[in-house]
Amino acid sequence: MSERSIEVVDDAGVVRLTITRPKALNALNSAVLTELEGVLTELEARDDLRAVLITGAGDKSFVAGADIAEMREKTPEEARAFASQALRTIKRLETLPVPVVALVNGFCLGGGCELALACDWAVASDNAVFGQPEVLLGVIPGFGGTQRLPRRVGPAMALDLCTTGRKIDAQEALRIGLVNRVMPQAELETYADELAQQLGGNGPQAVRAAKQAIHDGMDQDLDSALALETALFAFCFAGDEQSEGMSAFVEKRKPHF
Ligand code: CO8
Repeated sequence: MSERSIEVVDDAGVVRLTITRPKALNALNSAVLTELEGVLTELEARDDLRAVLITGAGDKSFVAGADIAEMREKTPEEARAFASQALRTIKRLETLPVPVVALVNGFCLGGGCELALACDWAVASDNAVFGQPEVLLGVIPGFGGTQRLPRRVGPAMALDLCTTGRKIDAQEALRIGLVNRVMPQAELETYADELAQQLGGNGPQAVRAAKQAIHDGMDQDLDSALALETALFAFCFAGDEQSEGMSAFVEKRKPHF
């Protein structure tokens, strides 16, 4: 059996994915993407899923990009097929119905940055390095970076990063809104545990509805998006969570979701 490159740890519906290719700083090749697709197929089928955290193995790199050695000899057709595979996989990660959080623990470059951009939010260690250095290799981002980066940080900053290929540190990533928080690397593990508890303890139906309202609403005009929010808000009153959550508040106890 071939060696696995994605470690999957499940803690009561909060699933932690660790991309593990230490020899290549966790760079994504077709085999890793195929494995990730397999993992996503399993996650999509679960109705007890509460959140997904994704990180890279080791203390040096989240994901250092797409695998340059593998890409080097590709023809345009092969490059298109590779990019299509990556786009499809990353889209499936993005559209999981639960929060998907990138724990960026080092190099987050090229396809790695694009992977983080497909997550709902990102938390970085203080040694993290971000960038879209594809132009330095004679190509452009191909895993969604030219589209998701400007949506997250604005077109001017996306153009800056994608045309210079310059790398930025975690503090600059925080300043431009690429990540939500920066913390010492030694604290990232503890934060991941706290986040797992927090996301795992909230009403799962409400958390899914919040993600759906924001994701689907962003692609709609404001009035349609507000109507979507109203529909999802009302939907929350159809299950048990709303009565448990509000009763717990009134009865001064913790809710059990
Ligand atoms: N692909 C393959 N191998 C890699 C990659 C990568 N992206 N990044 C690092 N490695 C390998 C190195 O080759 C090296 O291997 P070896 O030990 O066998 O020589 C090992 O990882 C360690 O790397 P370094 O010795 O270079 O470590 P340093 O600490 O000196 O440097 C860096 C770390 C700065 C991260 C450096 O490795 C680097 O610049 N890596 C490349 C980063 C990069 O350019 N990423 C973008 C890749 S392109 C991309 O992602 C495009 C996506 C769209 C594709 C579209 C479809 C076709």
